[in-house]
Amino acid sequence: MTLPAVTSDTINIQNLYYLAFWMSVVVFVLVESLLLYSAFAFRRRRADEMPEQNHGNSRMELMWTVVPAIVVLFLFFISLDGMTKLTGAGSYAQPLNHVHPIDNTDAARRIDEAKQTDEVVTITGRQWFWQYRYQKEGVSASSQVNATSTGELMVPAGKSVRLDLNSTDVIHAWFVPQLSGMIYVNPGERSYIWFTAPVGEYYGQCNFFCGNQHAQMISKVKVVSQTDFDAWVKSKKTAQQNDVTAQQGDPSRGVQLYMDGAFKSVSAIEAAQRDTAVAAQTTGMSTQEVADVIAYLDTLQ
Ligand SMILES: [Cu+2]
Repeated sequence: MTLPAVTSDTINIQNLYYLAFWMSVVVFVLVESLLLYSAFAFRRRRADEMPEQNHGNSRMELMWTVVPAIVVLFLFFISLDGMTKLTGAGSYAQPLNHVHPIDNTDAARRIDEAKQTDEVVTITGRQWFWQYRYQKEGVSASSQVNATSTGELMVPAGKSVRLDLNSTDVIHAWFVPQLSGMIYVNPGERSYIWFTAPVGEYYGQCNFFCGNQHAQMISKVKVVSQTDFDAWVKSKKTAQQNDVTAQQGDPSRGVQLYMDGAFKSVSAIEAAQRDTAVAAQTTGMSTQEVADVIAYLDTLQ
């Protein structure tokens, strides 16, 4: 069995999956029993026996063409219907373009929901971690687990949460199976999904091979009560304010940190050169320390 679905999207997906699964079970049992029955009932009994020769049977041929066609068409239409029921997976520029309004009531409901998201998190896929920026609160976090980060995407329970996804380097894919379907995260394009989830921890993984540390791109989503979420935002804000003053780098301190191997990978250095806050999350260093290392690296150029 699969992990329990917790959002309206994943419940729809799961229902569709079970329907298709049990239909397949029926077809499988039917076909295999007919096969076994025929192999047994019509087996050759004597060495010189010649079985009855059939040269076509229009009625049966019509039946085994029409019945599977009906089954496949049924699956096609319920899948299409299932897709239109998903609350959101589209491109940011054309957010509702993906909606095929077979059922106009559903389409209208989704458009309303898209406008009323309580929480918007911009997620940036990077080689090799996810960066989270909370638009309303102005705080950020990342999927990196280190001294300053537990690597979770915190969201409030029972609230409509929209994730705006983009990539700075290669194609990644966001997939937390209990919360939504998979969505590609392409450089130069913003994709999005949204959901409302109950309290819990949900795990996912970048679902598109994005380089040699692809396996590190784990997405852990922690859904907490609004009170806990507010407390988390407050602690993040305090931590970020403490770091605000630390921007002027000192190369003499930086060289020491660099020699100590604080930046363990080339990607951390690259990240540092792009974004001090990101590099701090990547390495678990303070932004002051990152600024020091960058100041040292600048003396090399
Ligand atoms: Cu990735």
